[in-house]
Amino acid sequence: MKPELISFKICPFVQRSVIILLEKGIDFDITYIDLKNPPDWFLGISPFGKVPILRCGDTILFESAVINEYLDETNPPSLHPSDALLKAQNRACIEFGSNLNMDIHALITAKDKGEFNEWCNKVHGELARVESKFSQGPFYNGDALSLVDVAYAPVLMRLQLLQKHFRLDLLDGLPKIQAWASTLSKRESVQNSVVPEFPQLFLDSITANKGHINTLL
Ligand SMILES: N[C@@H](CCC(=O)N[C@@H](CS)C(=O)NCC(=O)O)C(=O)O
Repeated sequence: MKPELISFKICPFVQRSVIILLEKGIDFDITYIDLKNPPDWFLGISPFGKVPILRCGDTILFESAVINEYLDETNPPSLHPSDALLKAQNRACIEFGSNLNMDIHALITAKDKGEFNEWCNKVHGELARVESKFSQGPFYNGDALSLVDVAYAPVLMRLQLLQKHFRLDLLDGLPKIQAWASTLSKRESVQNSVVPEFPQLFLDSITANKGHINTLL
């Protein structure tokens, strides 16, 4: 049974699921919807009205972390560490990364300078916390790619774009995460996890939001 991923082209949570599908070599279909104008069939199957949704036959899965664990478990070898405590810590780190996505969104959409600076400080502090837990590299746990890397690749891709286009360096003073971003950006699954026009779509969405960040240009 070929799974179908319901996607929105600039969603970092969907991107996590695309990366694992590609890493595992799973054959899948992808259906794009417009979240500003979601179709009724989507609202009928998505409990939170959010993407990603993974449709496996008649079964609907939602929440990127749940989808990724399912795909990981059913397509061995697992990308999770086998030690239960380490695995639990990795899951917590993935949840931390979900929150980081939300805070980056708040930063991008912040309307005034004070609010924008507060979000920049918050995001930088959160990234510093991840840096403090990071292994010797090249991946979060060390030598092997894990579900944590899969979960953070979309965040790091967006931070690199913010750096390139707005000269907003949220990775300043965080050498391990800088190296991590560079490693992941070269990985085929990460490069192929977005549509070719992704950078422009992401930047267009920032322009449309009319946040303070646009004054940095
Ligand atoms: N916790 C969810 C977050 C998913 C999420 O926030 N998706 C956004 C797009 S990036 C969405 O579908 N938003 C639609 C809405 O909130 O109405 C996950 O990990 O899958």
